[in-house]
Amino acid sequence: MNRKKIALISGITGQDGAYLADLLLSKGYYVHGIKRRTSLINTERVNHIYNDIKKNKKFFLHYGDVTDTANIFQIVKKIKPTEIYNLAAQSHVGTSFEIPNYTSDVVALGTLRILEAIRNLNLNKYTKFYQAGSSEMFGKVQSFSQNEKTQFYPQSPYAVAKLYSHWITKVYRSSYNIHASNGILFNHESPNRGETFVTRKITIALCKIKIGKQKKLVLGNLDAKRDWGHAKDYVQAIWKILQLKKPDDYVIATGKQYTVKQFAETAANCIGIKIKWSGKGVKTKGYDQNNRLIIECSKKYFRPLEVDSLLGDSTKARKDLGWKPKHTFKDLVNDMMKSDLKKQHDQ
Ligand code: NAP
Ligand code: F7E
Repeated sequence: MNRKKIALISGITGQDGAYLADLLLSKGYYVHGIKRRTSLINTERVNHIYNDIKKNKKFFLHYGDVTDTANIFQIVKKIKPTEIYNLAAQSHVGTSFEIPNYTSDVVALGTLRILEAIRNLNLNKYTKFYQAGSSEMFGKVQSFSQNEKTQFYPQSPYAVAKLYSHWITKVYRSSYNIHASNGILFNHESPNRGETFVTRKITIALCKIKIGKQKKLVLGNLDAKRDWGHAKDYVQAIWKILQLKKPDDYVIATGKQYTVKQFAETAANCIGIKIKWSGKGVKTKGYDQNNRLIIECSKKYFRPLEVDSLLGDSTKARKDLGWKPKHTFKDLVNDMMKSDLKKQHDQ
């Protein structure tokens, strides 16, 4: 007999949570999500599911917070999910320097609370667990490029907390025989990306500049290099990881790297702006073809410690999961720019 597929997603209101909910519903899952109580409505990314009469019959949101042990136990006990995707996080690296204690509670101990719920409710053999790990754990990279065997060297409170979660997931897998896996995902973006991450900050600002709503964009380190993929491709990998017979850890990445500067140039090109650069470091300035200053830098957006360069090697995932990204870097930037230009025109 086929077992009912019941997923629980922490962080369902975030970028990945919303795409993953779409994917799981399309595969026939019942999807439960944990949402935080907020003074403004925070379900914008999943509202399209509510509005779909067919989908919303299998879609349920529960108030909760991964810092609240009793609440997490109650939700897991009530739903008895066959799969848990732990995506909840204070996921902004820069902000983690300002609120390290809170970041650690959510990002590190939040994972432990869910694993403890699985163990104490005797769901070890029943519930599979996915942990949303990050390339930030490689930090000051110890080899070029980074795969599952690369030594970790975290550079922020966020990355240290993710490393705790990575290891506690492995420990619970080995100690209690839980089907618990770690994804080690490199940066992935989309039109639904949070507005303070650099890619979305750039696409929104350039669209506003194009239609005269903003004069210039202020950024931090333009020389940082990232391996940027599309979130739609990455949630496919997340799901595939939990469908494997054996739990394991996987790097998910495109294997291509660009600087923040290159991201800005590509985004600007999409709307007919050619950026000319002058200066270096915090003195870098970007001008459009009419010599108008449209980008400058401020120390405010530099971090106490930077991760200069990340480049993923996802050979293992490509082999075991049969996964590869469908979107190129240009597809990603185009998708974000098209969406933000429309949003700015509509507002
Ligand atoms: P995101 O957009 O920032 O979403 C984070 C989600 O976690 C939101 O739904 C947020 O709720 C929720 N959340 C925050 N604190 C919580 C708490 N205390 N209790 C319950 N929920 C809480 O992040 P994302 O880009 O979708 O990333 C998903 C996961 O993958 C995160 O764990 C992130 O650290 C990790 N990751 C992301 C990337 C990437 O490039 N996107 C790469 C590697 C790993 P609100 O909507 O209420 O804020
Ligand atoms: O920064 C530089 C910044 O904040 C990318 C999260 O999803 O991916 C994300 O973390 C780079 C950094 O992402 C600005 O210094 C320059 O070098 O977009 P970001 P992130 O720090 O790489 C990883 C994999 C995660 O796990 C995280 O959850 O861009 N940068 N100027 C800037 N960054 C921001 N945010 N704002 C700027 O103005």
